[in-house]
Formats: sequence, C-alpha cells, structure tokens
Amino acid sequence: MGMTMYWNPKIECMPKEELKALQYRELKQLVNNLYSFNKFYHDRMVEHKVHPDDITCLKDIAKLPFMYKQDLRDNYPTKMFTVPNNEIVRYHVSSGTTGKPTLVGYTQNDLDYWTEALARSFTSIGIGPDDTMQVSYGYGLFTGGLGAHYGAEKVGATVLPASTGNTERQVELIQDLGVTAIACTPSYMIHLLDTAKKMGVDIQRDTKLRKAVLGAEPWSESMREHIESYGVRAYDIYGTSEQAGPMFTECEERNGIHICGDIMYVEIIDPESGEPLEEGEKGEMVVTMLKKEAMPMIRYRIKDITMLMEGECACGRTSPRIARISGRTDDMLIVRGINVFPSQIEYTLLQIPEVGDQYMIYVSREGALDEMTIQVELRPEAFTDKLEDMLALRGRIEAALKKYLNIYVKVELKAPGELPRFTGKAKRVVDTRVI
Ligand code: DLL
Repeated sequence: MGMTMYWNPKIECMPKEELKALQYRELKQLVNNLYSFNKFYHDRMVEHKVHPDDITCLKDIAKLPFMYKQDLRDNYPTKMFTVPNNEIVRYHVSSGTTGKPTLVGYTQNDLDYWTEALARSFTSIGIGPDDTMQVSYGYGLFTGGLGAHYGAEKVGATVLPASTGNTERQVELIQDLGVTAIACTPSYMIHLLDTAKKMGVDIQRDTKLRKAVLGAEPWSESMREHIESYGVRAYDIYGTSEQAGPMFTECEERNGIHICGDIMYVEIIDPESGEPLEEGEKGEMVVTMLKKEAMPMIRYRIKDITMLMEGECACGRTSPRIARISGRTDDMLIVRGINVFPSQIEYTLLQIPEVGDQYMIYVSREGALDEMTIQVELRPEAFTDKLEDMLALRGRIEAALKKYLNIYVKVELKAPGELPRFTGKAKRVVDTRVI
C-alpha cells in the first residue's frame, strides 16, 4: 500500500492530550460567543441554569443542554443562523418531515472546513491527483453531490459530476474516462454493478474503477464483500446535513471512521438517561461542531447509534474513530437516499378525508433499489367498487405522498377492516431489506 499519506499531519497525528486541549479551547470560545451574542443559545443556557464559566474542562460539556432536530424545525428557515444573511454563501435542504424540511446554511469558512474534512478523508484512502472520481450522489439540495465534489477537487482528483440516474451512461463514462473511484450510496453501487454486468461490462477487466466511497444510508460488511468481489475496494463515508454533509471516512485500515476532532467533538450517550458512555460502549452519538459559523451545533442529538473505538489506529492518525453506524434511536428510514419519517407519512394520510385510521408501510429492496408500498384502509363511506373512483383516489394519495416525501411510493387501497389491528404497540413499518 506504500507510505501513509496525510493531508494535514499536524492535526491528524496530534498527540491525544494536545487535541483535547485544542477541543477545550474551541468549545470555550464557542460557548462564550453564543452566550454573549445569540439569543437562542443564550436563552437555552439560562433556562438550563448553565453559564459559560461553568465550563472548566472538556467533560463539562455535559452540563450544556442538548439540541434536537425539532429546534431546527421550530426555527425554520433561518432563525437558527448566527451570522448576518450576507455572510451565508450556500444553503442545503434535507428532506422534510411533516412537510417541513431542515435548512442548513454555510458561510465560506463553513464550506472550507467541510472541504478540509473531506480532503483529509479522501487522502486517507489514497485518492489524489492521479484519480478520476465519479460523484454519483445527488447534486442539488442534498449535500452528497456537491460535498464529495469539492472534497475530490481539493485533493486534485479529476471530478466527474455524474449525479444519480442514467446508470448505463454512467457505466459507459466509467469506461471511457478511466474513472478510478466512485462516490455513491451503497445501494446505487450495487445497482451500477448489476447494470454493468447486464451490459456485458466486466468492471475488473474492462474498467479502472478500484475504489468506492459509500454512505448516506446504512450498509453492512456483507454488502462490502459483495461489492469487493468486483475488484472495487469499498470505504464507509459518514456525515449528516446538520454537520455539513458527507465528511468522515474510514482510512486504509478500515477499522472505524476517523472523525476530525478539531472540527467535531463526539460524545456517546445513553439515549434514555442522556448520561455519557465510555469508549467501546454503544449509544447515541451527540455532536458539537467546533468551527461552524452560520449554524452552530452544540450537543446535537443526531440519533445515530455507534460507539467511540478504543485504542490506536495503525494508520498513525490519533483522531477519534467511531464504529459503523448500527442503527438509529428514532424511526427514521432511509429510502432511496431520502430520509423518511413514518410520522410524515401518517401526517400526510391524515389530511386525506377518505383515508381511515389504519395503514401499513412496507419497505423492500427490489434488485438493488428500495421500494416503498403503503397500504391504506379507506373509510366505509369512501370505499366503492367503482374502479374508476378508486384509481383516482389512489392517484391522489400517491401524489400527496410524493409531494411530502419527495419519493414515489406505491399505494394500495384496502377495504375497511382489512388491515391488521394491534393489541400492543402498533408495528406499522415492515422493513424487509437485507443489508
Ligand atoms: O446523508 C450526508 C451524506 C452524503 C453522508 C453522502 C455520506 C455520503 P443526511 O441526508 O442529513 O446527510 O442524512 C444523515 O444518514 O444521520 C445517518 O442516519 C445516515 N447515514 C449517513 N451516512 C451513513 C453511513 C447525508 N455511512 C443520516 N452509514 C445520518 C449509515 C449513514 N448511515
């Protein structure tokens, strides 16, 4: 594999104690600033009876209140921003819940730190000037496309902004342009490999594609093995729009995802009690973004389940590492790369007078692509055997769901009483995807 390359060795290999001191300084400055100059954070701290002077070491971060996605929704669109509007240079929007999306704003410095994180990450997996990277995450409101794009350009790679879709064309481009690395969701990667096979293209023999940077949704070691059987080495990449977007990857060792500790401070807590957990203990990740200007995040409850890994990484980086995300503490589903909350589906269905109280959500994987089917029970007065009326109603429900969820879902209408009733806690989501 040759000599280990670092993008920013001073920070990436900084002695752990030094990094902690740096994190403490950043935290202290962040908390002081927000307490003095921002109403939202000031009021929160007062409400929580904590003053910046109470923070005297890194562990004191636990005295600060948590932040939740609900805070972002309540303050939609820009009430959480802490800089004047003319300092905002970019927005991204994450898919909505109950009709309301989450807006993220960035200053130029915010974009630069995001890109810096990706430059370190891509360098750690050997992506550099000799690579041509096809970015097949969605470009647009989603952070995946533009995020990976700027990161890959920063390390000097040639970037092909393919975005999603038109997979046969994507396979042709991989061949024609000698693409060496791809960034996309793991399910799209599998779809692309299937498509190549159908086209008679042998990835290993007919292309130069050797690396894939996969994330934005959960995946597993068995998916990794499947992808690697095509001669493509697969790496996990993690991030969320509240942090910036895709940011952190495994290194060549693939022994956890390296977090840029100078940019983000990670705590793992017990999701029930909120108490901090030790390295090696699985819990909910809570993040504090140490450098963000436009939309700071202090102790933000991401809801992803992971743990901080013990010991040193053989790559020489001293940065904290988290394990592969193993689930969520809420019911969020990721369907074709879109974050979908079942509560969002329920909310949409409730707006339609013909729909009764019972519904079921089925998520499956057809080939490599996710399919979502929603069965809805109609009210007795709405149910008829006139096919035309039923088709029109189905069309209306599908359109309403498409509008709120941003993805196509298949709707099946059911007669009153036809769907299962639950005696205990209703289990309306059946997710049969094997990952
Ligand atoms: O998915 C950002 C991203 C883009 C990450 C491209 C990686 C690659 P959101 O749309 O805000 O941002 O969704 C964030 O997706 O809380 C996790 O639940 C899930 N997720 C992201 N990466 C992974 C991963 C982007 N590698 C939410 N493994 C997060 C498992 C992931 N889950």
